[in-house]
Amino acid sequence: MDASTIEAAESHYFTNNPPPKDLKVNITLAREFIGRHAEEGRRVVLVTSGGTTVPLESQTVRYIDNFSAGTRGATSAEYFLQHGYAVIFLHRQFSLLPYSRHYSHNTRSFLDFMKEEDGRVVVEEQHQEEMLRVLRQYTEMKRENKLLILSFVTITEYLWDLREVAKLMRPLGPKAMFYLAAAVSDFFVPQDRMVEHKIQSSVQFSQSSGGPNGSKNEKPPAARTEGRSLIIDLEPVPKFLKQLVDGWAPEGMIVSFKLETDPSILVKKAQYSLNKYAHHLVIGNLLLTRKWEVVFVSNLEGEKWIRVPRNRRTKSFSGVESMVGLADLAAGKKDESNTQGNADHE
Ligand code: PAZ
Repeated sequence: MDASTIEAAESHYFTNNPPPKDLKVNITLAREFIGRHAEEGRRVVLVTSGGTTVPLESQTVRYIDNFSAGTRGATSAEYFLQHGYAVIFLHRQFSLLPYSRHYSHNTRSFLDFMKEEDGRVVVEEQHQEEMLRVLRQYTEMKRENKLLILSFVTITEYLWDLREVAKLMRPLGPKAMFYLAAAVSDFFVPQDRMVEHKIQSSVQFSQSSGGPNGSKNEKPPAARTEGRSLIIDLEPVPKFLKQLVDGWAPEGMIVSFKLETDPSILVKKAQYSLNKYAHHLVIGNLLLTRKWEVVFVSNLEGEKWIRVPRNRRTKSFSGVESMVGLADLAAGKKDESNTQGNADHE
């Protein structure tokens, strides 16, 4: 696709799929955050995390979702903060958050970490050390105001937020990083093919057989009942990585993720993505092993696997240590010793 076709696809998408209600607020928050950290000469990373939904109805009762819990994104955000970055954490609402992830979405309730002592709530002895460590990091991050949390639910909300925040980060030049760990839908229901109301299972109550607005000339709704079956006819989400690399943030370091289930195609697809979009790094991972191994595919270092012992997977491997080194290299820093992946730190 040439540049003008890609621009036309962008314009078509954003004209036809309206922005989320909180976009203006998000832009205001992000502008202030980026401006402040730019003044202080800090690097800023946008971490995307969690899965996007694909609503089937405008008044959404049903939607398509994916598996992502946001573990990679939330964990990585903590590591970026430890390495001095300011982090914009664009995450799926209610998915894991940095720091609190240690005590949420768990098989245990956070109350299981507490006990009553002399009429006061205190942390159980065996959790003191770990919780103190997390609390200290959290307190320092808050004191320095280095974490901005934004959220999305749908694919369209995600893309609007990504585009607007990326444009705001453009003046940061090579001090901007994009770490795209969110699991983003490849297919969606465009607004003009979405029915307003809940899809009915009974033909008796189904909406007209024409388009979402009732006209016979329109395409039928992308999700509809036909007879007793639910038909879902999704359209591809335009690939905006090219736009991010070439247009929205041309000087930023861009790291994308590639998830596969078939080990035999993972590296090939990561390489394909790197060649196609010409960004800095693709981190490949497999659904079943993603918590303890990833493969870095970059022009600087070729293919490099990073692994942590499986029994430490509850902390979730992020790979940020290695990547920060690579970011230094990409930004032209001399100290190449940083590029050695130190899996022990993860
Ligand atoms: O959120 P999580 O920790 O459960 O999973 C992380 C991940 C597998 C979503 C991420 O590492 C990733 O590969 N994201 C990109 C997925 C893709 O669209 O290919």
